Amino acid sequence: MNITYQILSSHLMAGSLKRGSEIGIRIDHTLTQDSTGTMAYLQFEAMGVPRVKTEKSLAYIDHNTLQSGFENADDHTYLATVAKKHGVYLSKPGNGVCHQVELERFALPGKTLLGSDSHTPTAGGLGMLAIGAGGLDVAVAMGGGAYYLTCPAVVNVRLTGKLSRGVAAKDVILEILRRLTVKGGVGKVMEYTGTGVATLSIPERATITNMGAELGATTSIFPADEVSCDFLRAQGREGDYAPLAPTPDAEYDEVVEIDLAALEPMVALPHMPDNVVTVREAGEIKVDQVCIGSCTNSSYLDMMRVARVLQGKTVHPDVSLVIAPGSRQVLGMLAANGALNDLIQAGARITETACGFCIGMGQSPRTGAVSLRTNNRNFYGRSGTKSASVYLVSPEVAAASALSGVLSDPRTLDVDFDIAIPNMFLYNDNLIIPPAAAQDADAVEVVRGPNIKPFPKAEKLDETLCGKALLKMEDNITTDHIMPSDSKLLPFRSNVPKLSEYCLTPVDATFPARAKEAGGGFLLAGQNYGQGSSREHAALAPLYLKIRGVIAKSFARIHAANLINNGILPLTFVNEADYDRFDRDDELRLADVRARIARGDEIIPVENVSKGFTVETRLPLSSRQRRMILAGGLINMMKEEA
Ligand code: MIC
Ligand code: SF4
Repeated sequence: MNITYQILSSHLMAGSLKRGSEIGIRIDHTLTQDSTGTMAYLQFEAMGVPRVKTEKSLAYIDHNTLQSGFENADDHTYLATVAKKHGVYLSKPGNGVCHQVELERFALPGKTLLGSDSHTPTAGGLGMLAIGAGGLDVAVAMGGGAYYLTCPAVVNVRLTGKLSRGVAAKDVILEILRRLTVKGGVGKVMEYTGTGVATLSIPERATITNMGAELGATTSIFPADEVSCDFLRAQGREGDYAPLAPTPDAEYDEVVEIDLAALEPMVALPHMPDNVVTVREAGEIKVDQVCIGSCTNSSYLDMMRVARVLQGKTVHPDVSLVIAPGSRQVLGMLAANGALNDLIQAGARITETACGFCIGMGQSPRTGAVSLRTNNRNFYGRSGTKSASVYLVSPEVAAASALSGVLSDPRTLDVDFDIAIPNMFLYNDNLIIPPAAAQDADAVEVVRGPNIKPFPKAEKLDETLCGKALLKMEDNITTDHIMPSDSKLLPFRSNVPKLSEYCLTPVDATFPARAKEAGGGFLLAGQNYGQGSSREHAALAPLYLKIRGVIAKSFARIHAANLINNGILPLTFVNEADYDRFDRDDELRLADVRARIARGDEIIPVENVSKGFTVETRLPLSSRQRRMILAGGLINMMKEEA
């Protein structure tokens, strides 16, 4: 068996391990972060389970840390108190980015993790089967319920050779994105094996599994070996080690071969992470801003390599260099060994250990800027500056370019990039706040600020659905299009009515007003609709605007699940060419849709009333999903079935 199926089979609660069928697995750990967490805990509270039933659940505060009004701070207090009451550990703001801290302090080889953030697979660098999901799915897992997913195909990424000097783990995943594209991993787990694995440190493996999210993959995973054991020992967690490897006769559905030695520095051009070329091919692009950090590239190793490049030098006069170390552990170690001063003296603007620039929480670049960043997504508008062009690179490329002022190849620098993993990391868990003991939980008061509004609930599915196609969209629409996030909007993550005023506005600024006026309707989309974030708000805001269904060529995994969880139909065209026969404002009708779904029909006819024809769409639901859609979403179904 491959590693993926070893872990799936030891955690199987429902279904059988048949590719493409629905399975339910037991979840050992959960994580939430603040921008999706408020909604997840509101939903957890609505479920009425007093204490979490997982082995460990963590609530991180790392996204909405810019407190320019009361909203974010209020949400932090809600999260701290709700976590305390229900048995969840809290990672306070300032402790670091959830995925970095999880990797350092909590990830366990061979166990499962469900997180309300799409980059949860970062923990796959340590051999954990770590999956990103919507907040509601995480709430159910916290309550001890199974997590349901499509039993994945497994792609074996065989690594051989060793990275050459100045070439980074980031270049490995950028190369895979170049080959497979942002939808190449849908329905698949990327499992890494081969002689090249042993040459990669845990932070490097985690960079690769982190950005596997951009392939649309269910998750990515590495074996657990000597390197994992050494890392855990250096984190004071030797006892957490468990070896994990595929059996010699392990089977895979596909194979991708990567010779690490053949790679060179890469860059993803605006505005998609798979728009990848070599730094050489891209040429000397003038840069205005360089941002180093995020859950992809903010480890001790990354920061030390950057410090080596910057030591004794000064940032180019036209460049603003921003550095956000990934965790307090990383920042503390840089402070202790003097590397922090190298960064400061070179002119870096050191920001809090948080998501920060990666999610547009500050450091939005100037109009028309070229911004070079080490994070994982360069979706349109995500930096907070619509006219900016964001390029994704390794920390080595970023640091070299910060000095020269143009996109630069770090291999030309006379720098030793060899950084050893320390024998002992300076860990300190004093910002991890344990929950109240079960017997004291009743006394804990959950504090809710005025920004916390009830979340919208779907209604039972009607017999027949009618409405206009309110928007026709192209391929690869991201969750940043559907529910944009920046420092101005993120404070409203617990206020869906307010957020809905911005729903899909990057595609069409008139959409929210038109949807309201029409009393709801449908959306038309191309391939891979809803790629990117796990944010359930990309389903909740359309739900609030009474969107009843999305008809697309294909969907991203987490978003499709979020739509179903909230009672919105994700329909795919049986014949993709039919997409061309629809226009915005066409009147649509799904006759007898309730009866069809109830009897298990997979084909749902969609009538274009305006143009006088009917096409077939597909809605492949498991029996559980069918009950959910009929009931009007997961919470309604749970109530009905209780
Ligand atoms: C992201 O990187 O897009 C986020 C912000 O971390 C999201 C979660 C969110 O939208 O709050 C994600 O990746 O799931
Ligand atoms: Fe935070 Fe960016 Fe990572 Fe999302 S991708 S968790 S915003 S650092």
